[in-house]
Amino acid sequence: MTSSTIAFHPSLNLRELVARRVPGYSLEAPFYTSPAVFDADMEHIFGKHWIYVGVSIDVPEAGDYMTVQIGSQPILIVRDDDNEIRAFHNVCRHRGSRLCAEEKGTVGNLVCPYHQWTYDLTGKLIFADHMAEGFDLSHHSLKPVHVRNMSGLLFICLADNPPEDFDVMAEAMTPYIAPHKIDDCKVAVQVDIIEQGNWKLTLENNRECYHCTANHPELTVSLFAYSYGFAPKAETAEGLRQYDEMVADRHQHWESCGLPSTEVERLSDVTGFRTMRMPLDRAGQSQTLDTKAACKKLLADFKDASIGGLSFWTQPNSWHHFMADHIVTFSVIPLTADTTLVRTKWLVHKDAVEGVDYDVENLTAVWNATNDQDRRLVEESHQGAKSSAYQPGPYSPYTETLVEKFSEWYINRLSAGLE
Ligand code: 3BY
Ligand code: FES
Ligand code: FE
Repeated sequence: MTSSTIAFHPSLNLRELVARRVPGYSLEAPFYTSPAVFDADMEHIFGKHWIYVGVSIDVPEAGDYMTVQIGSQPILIVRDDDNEIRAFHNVCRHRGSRLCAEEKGTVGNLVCPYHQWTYDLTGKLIFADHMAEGFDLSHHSLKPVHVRNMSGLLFICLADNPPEDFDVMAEAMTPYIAPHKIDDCKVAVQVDIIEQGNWKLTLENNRECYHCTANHPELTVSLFAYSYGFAPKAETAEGLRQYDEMVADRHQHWESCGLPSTEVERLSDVTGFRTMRMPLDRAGQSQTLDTKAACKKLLADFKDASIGGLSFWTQPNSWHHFMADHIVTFSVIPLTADTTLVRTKWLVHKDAVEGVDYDVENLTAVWNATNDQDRRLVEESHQGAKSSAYQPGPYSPYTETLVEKFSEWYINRLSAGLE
């Protein structure tokens, strides 16, 4: 075995592995395959950063809750009676039972199924039978988790002191996202897939469109591959120049209609993100097979469906596409070193009627197909990463610049966590 294919083994220090990462190359195999690295990812990446978990309208009414599992941490998100969205550890303060087992539900109070300790929607313990005299309810509230609602996108942070630069992202992103009015939407469809691959392969794959032409016949009907981190080189220079010209023209138009569109790239921030509104090809209305709106009832107060697609990507675990007629949003949750949950939600206007204004098959066709294609790519990469022949390979400086930004961010954040 050469040193570049060395298996990760406790005697090989994780700090060393992080320190010797070569910029511009994919990561060494243990980053994708080792359970020890996975534990470090859960502690330092998913345990200390803002993680995208869902949307405000997953819990549209007071008493609605949703649950999500981040590594070993079961989390509960509820809308309280004042309409505020709160998050808690989904763990009873009596003997620790999980409070809510379902992924979604509606409750008046949160009643533990084990011995019926009862918490109100602010997490306060309000009932516990048979306890000793002097037992103080107020010392046994649910443990809160930080949650932020950014124009309808919900992020949680498991750290006691979450990264403060969430505010930088929220300030930059609100004008882009708010016009699509997530609060006036409903979740039309949710699809969960489990990929047999490491979560970083899912994210790396998401950050480039080098693979799109050969792998995504449905997506590339509407999506211009140029929009994903292309830099000019001889063969692409003219196409890129024309694309850039069209983008500049569209941006000017959309911005004059009150829709911020120009690129914001802060992928190296602790709460790293990037956004841009991108023209869509052909009819240019939506990421659908015919590139026309999939839902007749447009979002918010949009009159014209030709507003392209606003894309938004966050480190470490999400991407989103906002169109005039629907929104598609993706949350990536690592399950083990070798398995990853990709949760996709399609949002439409809350008054849109299925079968009348939209057809589920048509709404979901492009991303169901694309997700399945990406799942295969991730699974093949994961199989390759387990081979003794795998060694980090070079990223394209033209089409994989955003992959490098992801890998670099990951290495920096892991390194900061290990300090
Ligand atoms: O559009 C996306 O979300 C990513 C990037 C390019 C292909 N894809 C699956
Ligand atoms: Fe919840 Fe006993 S563990 S009431
Ligand atoms: Fe893809």
